[in-house]
Amino acid sequence: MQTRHQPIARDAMAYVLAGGRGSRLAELTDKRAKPAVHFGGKARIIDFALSNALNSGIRRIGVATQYKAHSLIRHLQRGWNFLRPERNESFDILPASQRVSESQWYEGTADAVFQNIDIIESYAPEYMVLLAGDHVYKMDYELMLQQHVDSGADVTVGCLEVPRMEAVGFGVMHVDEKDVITDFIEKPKNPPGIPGQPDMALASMGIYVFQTKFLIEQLRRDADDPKSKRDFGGDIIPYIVKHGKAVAHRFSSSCVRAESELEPYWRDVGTIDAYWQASVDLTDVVPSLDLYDRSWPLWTYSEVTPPAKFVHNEDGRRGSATSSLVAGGCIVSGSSLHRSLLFSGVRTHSFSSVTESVIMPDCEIGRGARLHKCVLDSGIIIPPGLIIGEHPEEDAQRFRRTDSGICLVTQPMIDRLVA
Ligand code: ADQ
Ligand code: ADP
Repeated sequence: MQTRHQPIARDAMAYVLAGGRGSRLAELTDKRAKPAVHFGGKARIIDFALSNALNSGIRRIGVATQYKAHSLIRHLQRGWNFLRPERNESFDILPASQRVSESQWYEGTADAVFQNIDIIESYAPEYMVLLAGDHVYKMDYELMLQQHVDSGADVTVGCLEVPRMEAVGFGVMHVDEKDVITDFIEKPKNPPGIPGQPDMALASMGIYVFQTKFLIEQLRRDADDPKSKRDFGGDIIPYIVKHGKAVAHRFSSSCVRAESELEPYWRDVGTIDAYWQASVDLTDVVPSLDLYDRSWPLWTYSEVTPPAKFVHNEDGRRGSATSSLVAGGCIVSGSSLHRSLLFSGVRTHSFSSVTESVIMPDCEIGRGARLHKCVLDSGIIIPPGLIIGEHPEEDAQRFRRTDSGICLVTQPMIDRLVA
């Protein structure tokens, strides 16, 4: 009898770590965790990891939340609760909630899994795919699972090549000719280069595949180690590199569909500059991240809204947008948009202009206001005539202006101006 081939992903559970703050995003993560930050005119950052899981064939998903989780949890409840237990599917939101330890919070990333071992065991997945909820990328985890099974690794670690000096914020590894990890250093001050490519380093993406049984053994062992900080990158992975078999999975080899002409896409979007750049890049005629790819759809919660509307004002001035992404529920009235992203429910009034900017949901841009290279937090009301992005010194006093000239604007900053 022929055995039926089933994707390994169907035996796997994805576990998304979504508790970190992402403090380099400054005020954008004052009221929400980084995975909940809006991205791409419609979605939130966590939707990329979750959509990858779904598109890879995974049907069991857990999300560990911690820091400022309200906005994130609401988004997940609204958008991601369609996985049904009756179909052997599951979707669990797992807030840090004193399940095991006395302390109120998860200590490190490993603790955020350890405290939910009972829930994981109740689903009995053969494999665990541990993911970070704060990166924007497309990746087929089935290919990573296949490599994990074929190589007989204890853990498989997703990795990519980054410029050596950028690797200070990553776990950095050395591998042998079979991509077995021989050394792993978490966030080294002076990252080691790749042999033969001294300016590049092999960085961990913080994505791991384990056999569930082995993962649980490791988490229990780590929990008994008084010196451990309960962190995957700092404790669990270095231990396995030393005492077991850790194998690197190269991101480029699991970029979606080998026949695709697109370059592999992965971004951390962890700083205002990186967030702005990755967002505005989406307005390119042919962006390197294709949100319109029907074979690898980006799932998200989206409010039911009327279509975006572009109207003339009373003087006949056109509401227009070029090279821009405009979500439903927006009304662009007598104003012009260029290389910008408007999330749902934004209103722009007559004689205003918005260029190279990201406008989060429910903002209002007053008459005659001009915004250039801005990131507006959700729900902001920009008063009529306000100009941002043309006077660097003034901007730096009023808003959070980065060295490269991007202004992050929040409502308290506007309130201070009009007070
Ligand atoms: P970091 O980037 O420092 O390093 P970390 O702070 O460990 O990432 O967070 C990883 C993920 O877990 C993030 O998605 C974060 O939101 C989440 N998270 C953090 N603390 C959590 C907690 N207590 N509970 C729930 N979720 C939590 C890691 C690895 C490096 C690797 C980089 C890649 O340690 O080796 O190079 O990710 O970005
Ligand atoms: P953000 O989108 O800025 O991360 P939220 O998801 O918390 O923040 O809120 C999204 C929008 O939903 C807000 O702009 C606000 O208009 C609305 N909102 C905020 N709080 C609530 C709530 N408790 N119930 C319903 N809608 C809310």
